[in-house]
Amino acid sequence: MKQITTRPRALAETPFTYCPGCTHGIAHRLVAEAIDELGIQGRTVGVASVGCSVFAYNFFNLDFQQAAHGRAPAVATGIKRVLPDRVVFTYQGDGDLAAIGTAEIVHAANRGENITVIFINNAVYGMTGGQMAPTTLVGMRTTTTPFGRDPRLAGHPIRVAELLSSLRGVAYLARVALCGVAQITRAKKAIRRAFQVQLEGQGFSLVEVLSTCPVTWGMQPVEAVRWLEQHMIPAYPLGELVTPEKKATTHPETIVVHPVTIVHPETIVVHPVTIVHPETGGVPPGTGERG
Ligand SMILES: Cc1ncc(C[n+]2csc(CCOP(=O)(O)OP(=O)(O)O)c2C)c(N)n1
Ligand code: SF4
Ligand SMILES: [Mg+2]
Repeated sequence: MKQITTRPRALAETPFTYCPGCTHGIAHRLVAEAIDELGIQGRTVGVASVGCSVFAYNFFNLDFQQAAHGRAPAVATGIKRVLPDRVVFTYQGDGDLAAIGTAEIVHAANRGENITVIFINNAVYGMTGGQMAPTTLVGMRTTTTPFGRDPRLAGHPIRVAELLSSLRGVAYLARVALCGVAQITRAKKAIRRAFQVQLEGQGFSLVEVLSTCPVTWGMQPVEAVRWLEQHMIPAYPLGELVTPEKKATTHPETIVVHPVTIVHPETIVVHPVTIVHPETGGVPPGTGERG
């Protein structure tokens, strides 16, 4: 029989501890394939987080560091700054990244750390029994929202990709979904692109991966994939939010504040602010000077 696929070299020959039908396994495979294709296995360092993917260090044939809950971006920052020739990525769930680790991810992205983040959004805390996460959909039942998430009590779902897309340190940001061959192929491309952006030294890259947790969602695996398609994608639109090319349009302005002159102790003259285009150095048409 003709063999049409093999285990990626970056994926260890170890049984996963994920539940049957869980898409963490697919995400692992995509990350490993991207690393193989880019030929970076020998110089890639992963940072595992807390959650069902806590054992990621066992599942990849890569150097790995375990981080405390939510702190993976800070740990990855340290590794990348000390070993800038390494390719450094974190693998984090939504409880880890968007709840306890909100500060770490926002500041790592804002600093433009040249690291890659693989963010698994399955709308719950899977490992601890399916409690509400910041990403839980409005009306979605979890063990801590048995009547459905009520935004008046628990706020609205946090759209991490949109939230981070406003930060200037972000070089690449995409949201993908693990449902069906076409979407999984796109997910792989985005993950590969994120690593590529890091290899080019462009700055922070993140791929938000919409995933399933069939066990705590109380669904069969196929039903969970359909639910993801029908309910998660409308709430979390797919696509590339930031790319190095789009960034020039998303953040076209550098604000240069001219020095303040103190004329008299009580009269402070603030010189006008000039908006300068980072590439041309010119003032963008129609913007002029803002006082
Ligand atoms: C400081 C701290 N608080 C709480 C926990 C308990 N805890 C372990 S995993 C987890 C949730 C993980 O959910 P998520 O990051 O979404 O990953 P998933 O299991 O869904 O992939 C929590 C709250 C912990 N280990 N450490
Ligand atoms: S609890 Fe959910 S996220 Fe965790 S391994 Fe099982 S299906 Fe996957
Ligand atoms: Mg989760």
